[in-house]
Amino acid sequence: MQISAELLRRFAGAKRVLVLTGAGVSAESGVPTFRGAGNTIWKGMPFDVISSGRMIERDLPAVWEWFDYRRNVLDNILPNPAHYEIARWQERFDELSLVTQNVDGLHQKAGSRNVVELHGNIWRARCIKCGCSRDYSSEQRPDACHACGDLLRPDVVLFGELLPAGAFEFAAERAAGCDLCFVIGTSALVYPAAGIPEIAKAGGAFLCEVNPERTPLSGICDEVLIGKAGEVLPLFGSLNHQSTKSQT
Ligand code: BJW
Repeated sequence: MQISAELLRRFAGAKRVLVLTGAGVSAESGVPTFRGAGNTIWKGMPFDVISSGRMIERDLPAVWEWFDYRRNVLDNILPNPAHYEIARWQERFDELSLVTQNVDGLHQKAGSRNVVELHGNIWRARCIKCGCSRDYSSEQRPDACHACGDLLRPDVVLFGELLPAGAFEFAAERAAGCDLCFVIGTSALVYPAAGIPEIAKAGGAFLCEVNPERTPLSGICDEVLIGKAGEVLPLFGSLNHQSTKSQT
């Protein structure tokens, strides 16, 4: 796998960069992807059934069981070189927009700030009645909403549910104005997230995909870096460019 001279030039000169990540960016930390090598199955249910809005109404305890299990897995998991490299890009570019479909919080753990979480966060719970949301990463998951006492659900976006207000719109605006867009570790099958690189491309950005496999987006990418995120992204760090941040 080689990075082209054109991409190196774009990377060195970019001012506004958007990074869209998916489950693959956390794979080398040990977080299972959803699709990849066989679809995730939980107690006989495909993940797109258990991770669907309908399951919240049908069987909320089963949904909690699935998310409690995944939280336990994540408890001992650390960011990998891909997360750290992306976090370093904050200091490199004038504007770095990190948009993730992941709910694991590993970008933040690696030091990324202002992460746009399109699909929520597994460490938060949200009241099904009043909608208030609370982080419980450092405490036992509460049984009921502290504000109104009603039932809580994971604060994640399940199939058939709307994304958090403003999150997609913000990401789309940043995509439309970026010079360089990286699409890292996503199968690009789930919408509206998969539409973000298309918006960046339409706005004139150079589009680069990082993935061990080709995806439906590969065809519109200007460069496809076939490889693991944790191996490919640190190559950008080792280029030892001057920071491209504008001097003020
Ligand atoms: C590596 C690697 C390494 C491995 N390095 N890479 C338009 C057309 C058709 C349908 C729709 C449409 N618009 C909306 C829909 C419906 C639906 C949808 O998109 N369905 C498609 C599947 C067809 N979308 C929705 O329902 C969304 N809501 C919505 O649109 O609301 C409006 C609406 C309402 C009602 C009806 C219609 C519209 C919400 C989507 C929410 C997705 N939620 C999930 C679960 C979150 C909670 C949980 O964690 O359980 O989010 S689904 C799951 O997929 C999760 C992920 O964020 C998401 C994306 O998956 P991702 O990240 O791409 O992972 P994988 O596993 O698919 O791929 C991993 C990739 O990594 C692979 O490519 C590997 O090769 C690669 N890889 N190792 C780099 N080391």
